[in-house]
Amino acid sequence: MDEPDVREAAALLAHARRVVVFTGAGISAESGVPTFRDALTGLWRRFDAQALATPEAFRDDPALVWGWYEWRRSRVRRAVPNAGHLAVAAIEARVPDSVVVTQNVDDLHERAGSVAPLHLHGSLFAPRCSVCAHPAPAPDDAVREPGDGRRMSPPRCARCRALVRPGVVWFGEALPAGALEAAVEAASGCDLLITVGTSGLVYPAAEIPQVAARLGARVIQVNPERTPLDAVADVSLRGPAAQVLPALVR
Ligand code: BV8
Ligand code: ZN
Repeated sequence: MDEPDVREAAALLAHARRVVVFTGAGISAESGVPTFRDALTGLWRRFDAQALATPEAFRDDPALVWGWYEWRRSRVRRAVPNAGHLAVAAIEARVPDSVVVTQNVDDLHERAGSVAPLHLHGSLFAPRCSVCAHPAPAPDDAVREPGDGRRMSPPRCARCRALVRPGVVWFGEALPAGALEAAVEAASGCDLLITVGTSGLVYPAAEIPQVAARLGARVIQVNPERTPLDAVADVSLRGPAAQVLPALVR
């Protein structure tokens, strides 16, 4: 990671008045939470995340899909926020007009002290009825079905007895309108957007950094790899979030 780039990025942050921090699964990687693409290891290795994270997959095999989300939720429960999450919370504390927008479905930003991150893709901790949308508790004593150890029967809605589903946004589903509108508004009015740990491949979330850049914000990218967002980044810091972000808020 280039020291001059870090100094340039730190100077951009020091002068920014309205900051948006836009995060993807990479910021949780160092907490041991697999990214979406890596969330299919071991028992799940022969599945395709993009096929499993769909309404059709839940319709066809609700116990398999519920079992995958329960496995992911248990991984998040055992994880702790890393220095990257804590640095994001420090940025929020330092810049009064700052907004965190996340594609992640974990609760690590909240546990690191971020006040009200905008979850564009929902949350593992907000299951709801698949029919009447009545909120359901996130069970912590879920029991795996005998057999391959993947399937778990989803609970039933207390109100209408339909199956409870994960509270996430699946492929082909609309994002929560309120969160998306608030994210676009923040990106439209910020003078700095920091994009952390996202490949920028999933839409419409990937529009957020592009909206900010189009409307004149400076953009800092934190990612060990190149991504399509290189095209809109003023500075790309090639390193892991838990190492790079603390250097920006020192
Ligand atoms: C929509 C929740 C329309 C679920 C997620 C064809 C058919 C249907 C739709 C489409 C189609 N073609 C395109 C689309 C649109 C589609 C889309 O964008 N597809 C992509 C694949 C092309 N989008 C949708 O379907 C969206 N909805 O369009 O609806 C509509 C409108 C109105 C009415 C009805 C319908 C919904 C998209 C949301 C899907 N849900 N998550 C769950 O989690 O199970 S998306 C999911 O994948 C994640 O949330 C994340 O956002 C995304 C990518 O996941 P990851 O790979 O894990 O993360 P990321 O990409 O961020 O990559 C990790 C990065 O971190 C890497 O770059 C890596 O280098 C970096 N990294 C690694 N370690 C570190 C690090 N960085 C820093 N530090 C480190 N240590
Ligand atoms: Zn219901």
